[in-house]
Amino acid sequence: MRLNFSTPLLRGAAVFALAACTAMLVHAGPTVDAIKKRGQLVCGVSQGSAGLSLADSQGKWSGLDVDLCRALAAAVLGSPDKVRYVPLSSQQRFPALVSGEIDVLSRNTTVTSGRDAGQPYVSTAVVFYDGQGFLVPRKLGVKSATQLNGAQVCVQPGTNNEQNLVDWFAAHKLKYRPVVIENLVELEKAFYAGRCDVYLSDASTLAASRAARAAKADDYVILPERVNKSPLSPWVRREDGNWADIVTWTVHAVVAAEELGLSSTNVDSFLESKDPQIRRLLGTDPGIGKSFQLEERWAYQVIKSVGNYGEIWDRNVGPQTPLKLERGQNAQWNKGGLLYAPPFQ
Ligand SMILES: N[C@@H](CCC(=O)N[C@@H](CS)C(=O)NCC(=O)O)C(=O)O
Repeated sequence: MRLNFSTPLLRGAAVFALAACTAMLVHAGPTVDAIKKRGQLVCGVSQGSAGLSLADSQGKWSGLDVDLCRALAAAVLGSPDKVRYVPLSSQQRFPALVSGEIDVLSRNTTVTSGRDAGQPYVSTAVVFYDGQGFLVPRKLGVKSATQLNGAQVCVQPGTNNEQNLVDWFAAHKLKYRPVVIENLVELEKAFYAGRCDVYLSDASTLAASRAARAAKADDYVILPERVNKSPLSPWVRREDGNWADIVTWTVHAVVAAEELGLSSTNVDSFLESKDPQIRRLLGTDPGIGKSFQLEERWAYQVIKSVGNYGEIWDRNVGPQTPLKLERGQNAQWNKGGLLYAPPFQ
């Protein structure tokens, strides 16, 4: 059927539809509006996992997840310091997001189908390709998780580790006794005091824990088996698509910056670059910022304040930190890893 726009009714409808579409395009969305109004991003983080999100004795937060909060504050407010951190346990994290207590959940949270489908929240872009593993005292002499029959396993409730624990031991026809403790500090105390033989979590959390909390890190080993893939992503409320896009593309921006050779120290020298992708990323050629209802220089602010993905990695979890993690799967796609930012176009 061909519509005839010459009739006043249809012309009116077309104008109305255009106005409605335009309104949708220019509306920043409730989360960005709220952040701008309060002049601060409220970021949900963990209660304390070195390298990911941890507060020092002065209450200053640092870590890879924290840097993502800082990057978002730089994107929306032009300053990485305008963040209030809300420490959350595994069980508190999603209710805090749904209730509006936080703007974004940036807290070592694994993407799974069950957490996306039909939920009032969604994952955005993967910031860390992790995998769940087992930490054991070296003195047990265990070389493989298949030797763990009858072990007492420390695990936090409300994590997907808990489900994976059930599945993995059932699949390997092994018995175990779970020791379920909600507070991470208490759980780790229990493990290092010998109340469990095994601690099951994301390998990054295990490396952080061993480095920060064991009397002697070398007395503990992470076994070679990985129970499950654990891609970690920031999460937002499903209802706010523009905010979901901003979080997704902020992650892509730091990944793309590394691929394109931009860093916190050299980004200024790229502002007049001739490369169209760099010009669009940095807002030299306008467009992307406006579509997100941000300043055109949003990604420049992000890169200038927190750096590219490699800088974030090195600062928080890389070989020079207590976690000593190699890039592995978190290397760029053209260096044998899985990081792959879509084009800024
Ligand atoms: N990535 C897993 C595990 C995340 C998780 O909550 N891990 C625990 C350690 S087992 C943690 O980091 N807890 C920090 C806290 O409770 O503050 C998930 O999303 O369920």
